[in-house]
Amino acid sequence: MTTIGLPQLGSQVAEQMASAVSEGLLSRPMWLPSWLFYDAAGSQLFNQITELPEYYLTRTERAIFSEHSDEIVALAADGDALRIVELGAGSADKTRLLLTAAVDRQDTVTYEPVDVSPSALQEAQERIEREIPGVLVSPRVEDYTRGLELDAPTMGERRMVLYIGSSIGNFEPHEAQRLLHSVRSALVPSDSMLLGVDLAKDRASLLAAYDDAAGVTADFNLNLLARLNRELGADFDLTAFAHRAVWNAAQSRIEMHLVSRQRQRVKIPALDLKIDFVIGQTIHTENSYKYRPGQAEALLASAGFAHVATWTDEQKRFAVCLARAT
Ligand code: AVJ
Repeated sequence: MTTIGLPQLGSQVAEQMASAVSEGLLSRPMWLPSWLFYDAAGSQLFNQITELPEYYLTRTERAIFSEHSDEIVALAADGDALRIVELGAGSADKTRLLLTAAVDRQDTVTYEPVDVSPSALQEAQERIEREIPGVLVSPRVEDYTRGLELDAPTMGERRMVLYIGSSIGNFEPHEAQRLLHSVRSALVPSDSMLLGVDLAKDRASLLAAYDDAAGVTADFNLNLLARLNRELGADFDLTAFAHRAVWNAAQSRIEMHLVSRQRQRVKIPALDLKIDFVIGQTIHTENSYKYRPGQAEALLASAGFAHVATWTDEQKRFAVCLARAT
């Protein structure tokens, strides 16, 4: 595991957090970036979200992998040995299905998770090496949103880059394109990319997935304020804000907001800020874009990837696209 540069990454995160929070809370309407959700508590809440009955995304994508992993791996490898790179270490629970399929095919596979969190990477490495013999985990501590660097492929080896779980949904269309472009730049022709996107569907299912009955998504959203309290000494009263999910059909995205329940003033000493809220004033905390059929393929094509295949579930809730670098 690489340790060089970690302290630097840590303070970079703190700096990015400070500047994003001041910028966002001084803007009108206010906003906070969704990457701030994922501190230890937020990551745990997100894992709980993935198990909620309303949150169909994770289980639908997992079902697609259960059914099609062998075919995905065979198409991506195309007769060569496959190396699997994943953007975001995640809980690697769905990735396991692809890794197992790769090991069945070629006995050993190198798995390279790329993440900013050394602890997430270490956890993924330990779990996967213990549970799937034949997988060699080679983690990379890197912020892939600022460009991706990969080692040159060896002879007879191809890379498949995974960007699954609808992670791309957090990006504006132009940012998503830029991200795929930077992935393409790190690859050579015949390498491939596997992209998992959530599909646009009826408003009720979407709203339920982002405003569940048990209130876990509300806690996830509010944890962002708790994090500002913990890390910046802010004095947000979590009971004075409500969670709100909105389906923005024109932009094809679910939005999450925090809504002030009262007039209030919040202090953030570390940023030397005092923010006043009126009743109903909102902080926009997340966009989760939902793709139309064919849209992911078009985005991949515009970034230099030729479509190979798309898999979806019976209800067309989620899509997984494989595309090859050209
Ligand atoms: C991790 C970005 C895929 O957009 O569905 C879950 C995050 N936000 N519930 C998503 C999230 C609220 C999730 N992604």
